[in-house]
Amino acid sequence: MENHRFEQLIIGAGFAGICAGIQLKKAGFDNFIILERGSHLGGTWRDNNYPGAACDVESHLYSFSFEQNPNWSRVFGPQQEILNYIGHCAEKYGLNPYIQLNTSVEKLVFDEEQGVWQVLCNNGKTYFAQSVISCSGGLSQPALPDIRGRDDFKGTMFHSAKWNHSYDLKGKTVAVIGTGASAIQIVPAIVPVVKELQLFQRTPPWIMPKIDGDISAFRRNMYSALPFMRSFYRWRLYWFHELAAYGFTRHPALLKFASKISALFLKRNVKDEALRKKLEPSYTMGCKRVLLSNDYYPAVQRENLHLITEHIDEINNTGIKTKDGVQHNLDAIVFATGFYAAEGVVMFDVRGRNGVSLNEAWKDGAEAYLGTSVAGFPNLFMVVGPNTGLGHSSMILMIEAQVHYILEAIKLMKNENLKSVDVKTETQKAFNEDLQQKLSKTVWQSGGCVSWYQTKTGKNVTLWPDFTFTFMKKTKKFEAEKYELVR
Ligand code: N01
Repeated sequence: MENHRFEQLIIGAGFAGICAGIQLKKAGFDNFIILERGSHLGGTWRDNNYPGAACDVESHLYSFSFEQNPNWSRVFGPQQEILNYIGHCAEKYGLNPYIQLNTSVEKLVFDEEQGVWQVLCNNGKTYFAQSVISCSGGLSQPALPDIRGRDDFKGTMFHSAKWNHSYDLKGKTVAVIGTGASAIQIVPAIVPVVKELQLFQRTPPWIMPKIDGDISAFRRNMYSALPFMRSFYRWRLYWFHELAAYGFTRHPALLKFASKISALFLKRNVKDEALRKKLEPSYTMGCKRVLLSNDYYPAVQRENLHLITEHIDEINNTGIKTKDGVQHNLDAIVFATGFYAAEGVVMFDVRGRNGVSLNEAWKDGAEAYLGTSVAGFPNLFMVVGPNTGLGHSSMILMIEAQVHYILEAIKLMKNENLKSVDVKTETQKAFNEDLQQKLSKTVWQSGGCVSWYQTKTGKNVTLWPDFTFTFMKKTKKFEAEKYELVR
């Protein structure tokens, strides 16, 4: 068994892990490692490579503030381009030598005596580090629905985040289960290829027009030559999205206006009234993620697409049977059914002070201080931890803010020669009481839907109920007085 000692250990080499690595290096830290379970970096942008995959936040905002890219080819960059961008960042900032691929963390154990985390991995390796920065992703565990007979199906089936590229869809009868953010990108991309597409919809989403398109060579050259023009564009995008936060969290009247636009968009695009009825959402806009697409409604109206709103009764060896007793025979099933988010923020066994497990500490729903520190788990920092997700803007903004905060903590630990920092229980409690109070007023709690934002008991443990600049302000300074410091 190999043993390795580091000052910091980062779990995951997606956007968050790469950001943490870059900022550690920039701050002069050199004794760290990034463990990545996959055979390539990129996280969610490596895994979600299904046909049609692209960002639904503009790339000029969905990218690092310190590494703005003048060359995005489209307003909403496609998956491969985003993956290339992450690779470019790792390369440019010299991170590749720090990344250990094919290494999946299975267990973290805190040694209080030493003030060190022991990190056990699937390949038998054990690492030791004073601080662990968990960047394992908020949406990295694909959720397969618990449908009776699911494993009896004799055809091909796979999840949207584990696309089977060796399976040729041409001429096949294919089911897509789900009509969320992934499905509305997949459906238009595959419907021209398949013989028939059976689209199983449980809840119709709110869809807005996507103001997308190629970014002209002229504009790209301008962004290269005049960086302030690029920054100005990013600034405009930023404030446009912050306005949406106002609607989601404070002023639902704004959403009424947006829902009217969405309803008009549906009416303009879908002429058949019966079909339109099926596509009309019945919950308040914003309760689930608002989707952007110009090609979903046209795809749904293609002759070879059948929108099935009858609920699924079972999956059997030849296909799917719906509650009305109709059997839909299929060659393949695509599960565009989302991820374990509220229930699975951290996917490995974590043992903090006194051997307490994180799962046990979170049995009533995950919570942390600023989505980053959890009482009883010293020197463990999370990026995209509880209640840091966004319904309205770019996650990269939150990632950068959290990484900044963590760096402040790590610098303090180094400068003051601290063995450990552990957020005070009362700090975490007060923060979460305030957070849940704010959440109770948002559309996510009152919008009349069931979403992946909530646990089974309805507690929202995923979203930040405020503007991103409020989060940035709160994470600007590491407030040592809110932590128990051990020297
Ligand atoms: O997953 P989802 P997703 N029977 O949970 C349905 C991000 N993302 O992968 O609404 C039938 O949104 C479920 O139905 P219902 C983004 O944050 C970003 O699409 O629960 N249907 C729903 O329609 C997003 O929010 C990009 O009634 C079942 C669908 O499956 C998040 O990922 C792109 C079912 C799941 O939708 C997740 O999106 C893609 C069942 N038993 C995703 N179980 C970007 O562009 C579930 N469903 C950045």
